[in-house]
Amino acid sequence: MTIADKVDAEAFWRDGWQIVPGVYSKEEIAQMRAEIEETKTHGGDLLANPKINHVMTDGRLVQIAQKILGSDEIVYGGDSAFTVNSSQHGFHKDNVDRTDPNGPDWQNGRYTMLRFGIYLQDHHKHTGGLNLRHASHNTVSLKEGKNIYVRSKVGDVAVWSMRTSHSGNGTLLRFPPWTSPDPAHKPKHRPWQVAPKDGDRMAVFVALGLNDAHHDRYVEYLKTREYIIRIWSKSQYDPAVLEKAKQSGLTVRDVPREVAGRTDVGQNVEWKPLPY
Ligand SMILES: O=C(O)CCC(=O)C(=O)O
Repeated sequence: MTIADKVDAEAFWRDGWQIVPGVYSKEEIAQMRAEIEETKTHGGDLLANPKINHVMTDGRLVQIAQKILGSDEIVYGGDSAFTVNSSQHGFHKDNVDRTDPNGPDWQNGRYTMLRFGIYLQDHHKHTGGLNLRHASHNTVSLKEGKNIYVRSKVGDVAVWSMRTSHSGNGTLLRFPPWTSPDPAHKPKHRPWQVAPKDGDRMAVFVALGLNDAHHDRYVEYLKTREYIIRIWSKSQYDPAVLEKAKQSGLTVRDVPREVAGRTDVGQNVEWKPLPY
């Protein structure tokens, strides 16, 4: 079975998210954990990081994106990172016009920006995984959509629309494990009620999309964010890596180069609406 065979594009557009099972082997995930340990201080995006750029060039996320987006031309615009024991918690959306239903993100057909999450430990029986609101990609509300604790297994890839409401560091209860506590209720659970952690929480996040107006607007928004300008200041793409990316079907937009030397970017520490 190919990776594309494991993707149900129709279900993705209905639900706003999907788990693609068994994209990586257990050995590959163990290796990624070790690589991240070794490169914690790199500071650049994944493509610029020699230890971990294989995630961007091995073609697997690209194949998933191609199937969901129905196009061979998949574009990367500089948004990728890994996190180790992050504290992110609370429902939010990642798209530009996250609070404005009249914004361009909610017009012009399907919203084509995808977020990939590779969780490098088990969350099927372990706490600390991702929460998503089912089918919340068609509303600006952060309250609509059934809350789901994503019980990902080692090697699975989670993919969601960047309009889908999601929250990190979720709670899996020991019993009943099929319930999904609301992230807002986290403080209410006693330690003995909560499933164990599966070691340090490590995750890899990548944004991919099409060569379209949604992606252009997302990149323009990113250019306003201080944190990513800092990441891009440490991101230089090796021509051999760019060639590998191309061979895997990935079109790279060299956004770090677009912003190099500019002083009018990175003005916002927090999210702020982008005019249109
Ligand atoms: O850490 C997580 O599971 C979620 C991260 C997140 O919210 C994001 O990438 O926007």
